[in-house]
Amino acid sequence: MEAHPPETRVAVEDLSTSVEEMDLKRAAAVYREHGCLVVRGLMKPHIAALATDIAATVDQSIALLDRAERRPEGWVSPNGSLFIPAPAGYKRDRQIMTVGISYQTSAAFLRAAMDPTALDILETILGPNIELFGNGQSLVKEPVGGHPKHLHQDSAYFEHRYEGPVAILTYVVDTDLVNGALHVVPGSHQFGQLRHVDTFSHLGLDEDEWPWEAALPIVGQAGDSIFFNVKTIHGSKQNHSNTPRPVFIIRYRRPDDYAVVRATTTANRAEAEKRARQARRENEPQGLMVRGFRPYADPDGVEADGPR
Ligand SMILES: O=C(O)CCC(=O)C(=O)O
Repeated sequence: MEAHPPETRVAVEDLSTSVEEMDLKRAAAVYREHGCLVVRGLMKPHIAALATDIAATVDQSIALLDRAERRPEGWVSPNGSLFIPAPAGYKRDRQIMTVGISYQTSAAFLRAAMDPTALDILETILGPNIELFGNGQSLVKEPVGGHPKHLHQDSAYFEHRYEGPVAILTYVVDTDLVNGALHVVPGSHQFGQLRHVDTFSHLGLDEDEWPWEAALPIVGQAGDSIFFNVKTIHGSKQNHSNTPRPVFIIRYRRPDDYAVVRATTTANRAEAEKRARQARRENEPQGLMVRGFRPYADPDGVEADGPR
């Protein structure tokens, strides 16, 4: 299905609630309608510890940069951070993009992933059984020109059989139009899988079809969280401030869901699409259950009952 930028605009207030005013039914309805939900202050209790761990991982990654390995997406340091080319005149030839912090390396990250209010909201969206998808992600835009992330759907990178993962992106510092606020296209989760092209920040939508003006910027404070659907179009511009702009992203899905296509470039996506029908739940790692229970499902489709 070919989709185009919507003509009617939704305001950020229409997408927003706060921890203090939480009405779970309304939160789920906003998410269902717009593919996006802003929860002010959700992750505030976790920010100080996560800011420390993200900064420590960035310092470690820069110290290890001369041992980074070349990959199709850029260079990966031994501690798992991804670097891409730096803007002209920058103090290094490479800038950090994705930080090698995970639930395995940061207790603060795992605690944030198990935040009870976040899980209450997720339960209204995904149902009673919820697993973590992936190991947690953090992106840092370095100061004075740190990378943009072009508008894209996460499903270009990991398209799923069912609903797909719900992402919660959290600002670690106050984030505005200068240092790289997240932009979203409300309602775009209903557009199906869109064609992506190769961009500086990997798979992205064609900028002529999907200019930044088609998206709604979400300005926020440290601890504000943005929930979005795997097909919701989103991205963020460069960081023009003098300090880094970190975010962390936690993804959750139903335990029976699985990726049918995984890709980072148009070439490896084309190959992965050919194998999509062979994808099986049992070939994916099981994420930690953070709510509910994982019923046994055997490869031949016979299910055993779980506890009542
Ligand atoms: O760093 C950001 O602002 C956006 C990151 C993002 O869009 C992604 O990782 O999918």
